[in-house]
Amino acid sequence: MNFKRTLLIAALPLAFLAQAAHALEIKFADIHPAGYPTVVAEENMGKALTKDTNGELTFKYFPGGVLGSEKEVVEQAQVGAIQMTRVSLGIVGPVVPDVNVFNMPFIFRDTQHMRNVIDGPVGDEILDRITNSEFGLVALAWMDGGTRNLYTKKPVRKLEDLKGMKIRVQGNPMFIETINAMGGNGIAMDTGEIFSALQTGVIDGAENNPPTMLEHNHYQNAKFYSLTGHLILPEPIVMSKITWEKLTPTQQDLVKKAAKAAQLDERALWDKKSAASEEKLKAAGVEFITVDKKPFYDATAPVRAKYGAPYADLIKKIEAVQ
Ligand code: BDP
Repeated sequence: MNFKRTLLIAALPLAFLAQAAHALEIKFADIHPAGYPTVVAEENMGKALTKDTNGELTFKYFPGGVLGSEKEVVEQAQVGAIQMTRVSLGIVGPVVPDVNVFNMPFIFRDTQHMRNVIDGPVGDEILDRITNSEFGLVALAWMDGGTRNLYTKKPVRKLEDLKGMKIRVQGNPMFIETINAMGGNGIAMDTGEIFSALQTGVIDGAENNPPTMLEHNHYQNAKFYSLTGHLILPEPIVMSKITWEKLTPTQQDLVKKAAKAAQLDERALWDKKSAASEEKLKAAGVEFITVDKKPFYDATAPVRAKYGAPYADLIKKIEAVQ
């Protein structure tokens, strides 16, 4: 150490040095708008963490997709330009194939089954597989992304009605094949493109949960909501590995704990929001259609057969969860 630097460091108050060494501002991006359950839970988590770390970790939020599509945000997180995000498993699948076990159509029996799985060892195992992959992100906890159903311009009351309809899905080949197996025509595009694609008729429909259909205004151009329940997708909260490695072990511990707490916080927010969204959609003239799920389940069997083999053990574990 040279003389000048020694002097400079000696002149700095010790407390400031300790603080400066570990102080970090976390930029947190989410495709969903302010007030959405994921975003509210992320804000609550940040507040708790700032307090727990005595102000070392501070948070700045970028909801509403202002930092780009989920794919773009993931890329920025991989290089450390964004520190944290919550991302749909849909777009993680093509990069970390292990997670596609959760992306298979009808893999979960219902919401409670999905929650019991993510709260248990299989949930942790999938988070670890993301963290230990080349993805460049540390997966910390799960958020609830609800159940995905079809919404379309013309009603889908039975499987045959879907024939030839162009349905937007997330950029994951498994989802395209799922829609195709049901007789539709799966088309991948970013979340932000759906509204105008519906408006202009580039697509005939999409598939998502009620809060997304409402908050992203998709219901304005798709008035039929068919309760196929083909996907129940949990969504990991992730941190850039570059950021993670800058944290002290104590900070890492606190981040993990806060993310796990956010998992349950968001769940309660989700249930409320989902019920309220259903009411709002109905009030806006959306027809909720109860369909016989069996034909949709049967039609997607080839997708499970094609993709399921590498996950045989995991699938057994998932099925065994009550
Ligand atoms: C929502 C997810 C969001 C995805 C979106 C989509 O919460 O992360 O971006 O679906 O389908 O349910 O693009």
